Amino acid sequence: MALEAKPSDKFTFGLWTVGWQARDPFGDATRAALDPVRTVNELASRGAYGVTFHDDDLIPFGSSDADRAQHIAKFKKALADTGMKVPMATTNLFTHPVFKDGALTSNDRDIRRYALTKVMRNIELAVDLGAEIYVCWGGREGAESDAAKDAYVALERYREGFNILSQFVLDNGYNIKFAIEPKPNEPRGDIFLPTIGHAIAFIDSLDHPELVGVNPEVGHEQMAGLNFVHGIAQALFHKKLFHIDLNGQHGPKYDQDLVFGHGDLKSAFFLVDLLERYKYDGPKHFDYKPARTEDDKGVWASASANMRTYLALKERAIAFRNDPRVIAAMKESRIDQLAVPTLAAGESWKDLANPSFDVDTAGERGMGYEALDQLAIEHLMGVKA
Ligand code: DIG
Ligand code: MN
Ligand code: MN
Repeated sequence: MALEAKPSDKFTFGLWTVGWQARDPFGDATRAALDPVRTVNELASRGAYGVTFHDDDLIPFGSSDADRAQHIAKFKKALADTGMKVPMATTNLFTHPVFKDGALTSNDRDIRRYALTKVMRNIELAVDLGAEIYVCWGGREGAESDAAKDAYVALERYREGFNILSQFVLDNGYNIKFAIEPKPNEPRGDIFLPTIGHAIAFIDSLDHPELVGVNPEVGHEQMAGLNFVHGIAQALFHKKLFHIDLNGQHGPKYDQDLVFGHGDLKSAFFLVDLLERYKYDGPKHFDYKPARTEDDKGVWASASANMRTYLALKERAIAFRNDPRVIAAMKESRIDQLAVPTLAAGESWKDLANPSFDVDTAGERGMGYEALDQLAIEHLMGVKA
């Protein structure tokens, strides 16, 4: 089983993931800050394809123009030396206190205007670095009290923000699209556009919906108790899966950002099966946090773990689909029948009546799902046939 990652696997990592110093609401950092140049080199040596960044990950907030230029030059040299790509970038609209009530939906109009300039400045850097996807995670776009925020009006401002940014991209002829990253809560009590479905519906209201898709994160849908595989299927169905954040989560609790597969492994198996079958060819982006318990060695072990798990699941999913027992079980479950249109060619609703249909006989048919699911589990566990 070849579990060594290669750039052709298109695995990418955020600078903020392996670079997380493990400060949390209850404890100080347990790790030193990571230089982005080291991150690029370490990930390249492990077969990654690229890195992603928030503006402030690469250029400390408030840097002078001269310092900013230096940070960018060093980063560009590391990319050139390693061949690592930058497929995606995003903006930090959540750390500085100025964003404590949100950025694009802050009640304060001057903060909304400032936030847009911060995004536009980093879009220009993203384009310069070759990124074609710009993620927008509205971590602070929300509220703790319904007295504080009229969600309807907040969505009007959110829409206005995306329309302004889309016009900025169009007027400058930039080859970049936006990917909204949904999350139900944390750090706000409730975050606007909490799930894939909410985001896809919202995109439809924009001036340029063709420029906006989604960047679903495994743990975020699962924090809302939703089936992530179904969410990705719907994003693919609407042709809105512009990017994806892979990680792990143990159901509805705080955002764990575990290594991919270290949460709901069975869901991860079927996610990889879906992505591979539908030939998702975007970056496989890991947005996770190495556990606070880990030292530097543990951080890099966790980076490799993400990629190894994806590759192992990919091999297991292929074996599952090629197993004659599974093929027979899927036939038994009439999986193929779901793909047959309900109306035959040339038929209409007028042809549906069928007086001889026997509901009781039909109701007695078994679906055979338990045997099929057990085969999936045994493939996942590596049980020999
Ligand atoms: C959190 O899941 C968010 C931020 O880390 C970032 O803005 C985005 C990029 O994938 N994910
Ligand atoms: Mn998360
Ligand atoms: Mn994310």
